[in-house]
Order: sequence, then C-alpha cells, then structure tokens
Amino acid sequence: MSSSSISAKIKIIKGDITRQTTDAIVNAANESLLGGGGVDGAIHRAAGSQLIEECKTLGGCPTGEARITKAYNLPCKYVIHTGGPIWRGGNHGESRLLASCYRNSLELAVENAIKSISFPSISTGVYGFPFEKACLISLGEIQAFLTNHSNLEMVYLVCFSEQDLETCQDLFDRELV
Ligand code: AR6
Repeated sequence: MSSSSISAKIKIIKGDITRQTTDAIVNAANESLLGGGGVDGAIHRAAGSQLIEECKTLGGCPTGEARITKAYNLPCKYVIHTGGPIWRGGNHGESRLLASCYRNSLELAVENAIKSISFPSISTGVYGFPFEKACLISLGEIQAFLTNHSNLEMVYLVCFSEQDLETCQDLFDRELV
C-alpha cells in the first residue's frame, strides 16, 4: 500500500475519547486494570460499573501488553486496555514499551475484526512521557502496522488539548515519521 493511502487511514482529532464511535477505543490504563484517573477514570465512569467487573476477571496486564473488554455504556463496541510505561528519564525502555502498547493494541484489534480504533496519547498524562516523543512513536507504530494490515480501515489519535492537537498534526504533516 502506498504511503499516501496509509496516511489517509490516520486522523488526528481533538476530543474526548469516551465520545468516540469507532469500533474500539483504547484505554491508557495501568497494570492492575482496576481503574484510575485521567482517560482511565473517564472511560470507567462513562462505561459504567460492569466494565470494572469484567476487568477484575482479567488478572491485570503487564506494561506494554493489551487486553480487550466489552464497552458497556460507551458508544463504541470494545475497549482495549493497555498500560503505558512511566517516564523515568528515557533510559528504562520507555520508548520500546510505549511502541509495544500501540502494536499490541492494534494486533488485538485486528484479531477481533475491529475496523476502526481511537487512541488517546498513552503515558503522556500522569505517567509523564514527553508528548512530542510519544507522538512520534505512536505515529510510527500505527503507520508500520497499517502497511501490513489492510483490514484496519481507520485509526484516530484523539488529542485532549488544542496544543497537543497542533503538535501531533504538525509532526504528521511534516512526515517526520
Ligand atoms: N479523552 C482523551 N484524552 C484524554 C482524556 C479524555 N477524556 N483525559 C485525559 N486525556 P493519562 P497516562 C489525555 O494521565 O499518562 C491513570 O490513573 C491527557 O491529556 O490519562 O497513560 C491510569 O490508571 C494525556 O495526554 O494517562 C494510570 O495509572 C493522555 O490522555 C495512569 O493514569 C494520557 O493521560 C496512566 O497515565
């Protein structure tokens, strides 16, 4: 597939991940999968208490891996939960682990015949991963994955602030990845 047709399958938007109507949304969770603040808190509040009940049955998720659940009261069909790395200066495998979050979430999506998926910017909130660096990793992983998986139709990167949207869109437009 040409790079322009791959780029056409990636859309960077500003919004709230809990409002996305793609087949799946991704939750920036933690290893326990038992809820938290930020995106995780918002997703659990919007999904309702059945989501935590299903998460309890999963037995956690090591950093960089991903797990799938139903979405309950959310407008999407599935939630893919992945725990990103905590930023500890950059020499503790953070980039590799963040890349794994995106790759494993995308793998799980195609295994479940998901055609469209929305990602938040994993690890860039309380986990402190520098936004621009994280964005280059996410865009790189998504582009590489789409090159080899034509079944996935659309991948949305949902930025929470205007500034994050501008940074991410700029990196994408400059084709730095
Ligand atoms: N929609 C889209 N993006 C959002 C939303 C939302 N509703 N809310 C926040 N963001 P964070 P992390 C952005 O802290 O860094 C939790 O407690 C936010 O601006 O949610 O991976 C978990 O349980 C930032 O850019 O996730 C873990 O313990 C990005 O989402 C821990 O936080 C990620 O911020 C995970 O930390």
